[in-house]
Amino acid sequence: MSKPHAVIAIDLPAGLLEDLRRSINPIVTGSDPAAVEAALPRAEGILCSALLPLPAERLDRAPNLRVISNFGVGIDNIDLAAATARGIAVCNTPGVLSGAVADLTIGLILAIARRLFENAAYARDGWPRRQPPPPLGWDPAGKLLGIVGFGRIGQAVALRARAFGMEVIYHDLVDEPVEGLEDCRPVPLDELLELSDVVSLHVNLDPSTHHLIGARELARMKPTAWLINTSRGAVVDQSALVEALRQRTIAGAALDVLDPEPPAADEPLLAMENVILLPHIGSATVETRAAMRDMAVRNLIAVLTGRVPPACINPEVLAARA
Ligand code: 8YV
Repeated sequence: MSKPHAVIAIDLPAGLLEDLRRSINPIVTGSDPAAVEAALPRAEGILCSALLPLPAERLDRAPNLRVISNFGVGIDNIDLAAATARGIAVCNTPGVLSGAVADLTIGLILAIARRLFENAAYARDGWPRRQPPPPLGWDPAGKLLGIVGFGRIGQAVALRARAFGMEVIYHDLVDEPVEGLEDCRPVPLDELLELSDVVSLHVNLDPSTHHLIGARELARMKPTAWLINTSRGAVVDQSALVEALRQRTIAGAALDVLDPEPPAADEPLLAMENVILLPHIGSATVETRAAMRDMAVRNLIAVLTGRVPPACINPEVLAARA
């Protein structure tokens, strides 16, 4: 029997590609947009990252597609309803990156609290001149962290923040106590925004969370509070954020994600001193990226060989095939 054809639109190490070739025929490897596009009519599977948009029109050019295996947990690059309607399974990599994203979030909280970037600049410049004294930071212990989205990543952030003595409140659709995190209190979003010293976003991007944080929400935050976003740029209304940062409605923002990515050269956030920007590195560690690649490959092979994948967003598609 011939092996199913798949587009592998991310770079895979040679060993993993070899494993994959045992059951799959990779018709394209690499992210060249023209090659990916040309291969769509033959593709039965696609392994891709958030960098490959898969709207309905593109899915229409892939009539043989049975699975999209996303290298990442966020699937906002894919039109899920259109994929489901076409019987295409959508798989992702939940769990394996929660620790890395939570670590980065805590790193940002500590960088804000101890003014690491300002102090690093001071050490190079001000220290030799002994003028003025280095800026003082603040202790995370006793401060209130408001987590918006209390899924795997939000909970991993809460676990870590507690170790630094922070109190945690959260907002989510389900406001039931979470086992092991009973001391974290669910609150309505407005209350979270009004009370928190740090607000950290950990929701999926979908129509219900697009611009969840806009001018109205930013205005509710304390003028001393910081906003952290390691989820998706479009969860925040970026022009409203720029305005809030200019007016000092909030103290600052630490952003690992922007809308769009990469930002335009004249994006105002790039030049603001109360902003810490990172280039979408939430999952960017050697170990985490290896675990994500592994899971994405297992998802792809499983669906194309008629087995149950480790993680599928729309399992009803698989159930309908059984
Ligand atoms: C990206 C991510 O997938 O998992 C997610 O949702 O945003 C990231 O891990 C990664 O940057 C590859 O594009």
